[in-house]
Amino acid sequence: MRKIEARFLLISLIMLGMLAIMPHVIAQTEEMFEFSHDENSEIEPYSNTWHAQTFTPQTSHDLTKIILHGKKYGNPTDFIVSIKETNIDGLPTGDDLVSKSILASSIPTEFGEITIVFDTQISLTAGTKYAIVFRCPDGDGLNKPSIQFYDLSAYPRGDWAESADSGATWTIDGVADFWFEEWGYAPATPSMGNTLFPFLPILGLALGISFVTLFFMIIAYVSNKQLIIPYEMIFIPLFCVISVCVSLLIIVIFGL
Ligand SMILES: [Ca+2]
Repeated sequence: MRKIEARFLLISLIMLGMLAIMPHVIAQTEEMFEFSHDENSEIEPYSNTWHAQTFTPQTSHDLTKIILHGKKYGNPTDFIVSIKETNIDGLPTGDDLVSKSILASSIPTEFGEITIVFDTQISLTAGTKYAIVFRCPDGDGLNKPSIQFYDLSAYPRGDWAESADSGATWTIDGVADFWFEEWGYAPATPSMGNTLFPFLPILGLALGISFVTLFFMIIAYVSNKQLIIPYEMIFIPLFCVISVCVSLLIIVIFGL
């Protein structure tokens, strides 16, 4: 009996652990939000010449990284990518909301992806226009990044922008768009999964014990041996039923 009890306790704990971890794993899926995947031209942001691509998220989310398409000439230092708000004219404005400087070694020598992972995540609001600003203030004509864009409009919710005075003033090119991707995490929204979440561990434990008990009952029946079950175990299936009923009640009442 001691062996049997230890086994179903262990299996139940494993099931409980898996069910408790699962919602967190699902909630942490990083996804791509706004993007433009066309390119047929390149331009080099260096010295006082800065470039930007504005974009408007359709879904609020926490930004984690930006991917651009480009390469490097020579050995450019301090390639900086930041996110800024935009003003009423859709031009980059204000301080950086978040910024990251990447090493020249992170930039390929042939055209490819340049990934900029920010150290902190910022929240972007759906319907608000932001700007991805990129510059290489210490670069020169021989040491510079080159970023690819498409010279016909490829992205409808933002524009290609350029500054010749280190971001003091900007002009919009309403035709071109840079190749870009912006990635992040969607905020947790109420859903049936979230409503059930507080009940999942207890549901998992109850189901685990119930199934394992049933398994050993069948084994005991087949081998004609007696299996003594503590009377408290009749509450376990009851827990299951109560958990599911309460979850469904919350879903029906609050529409979550
Ligand atoms: Ca555009």
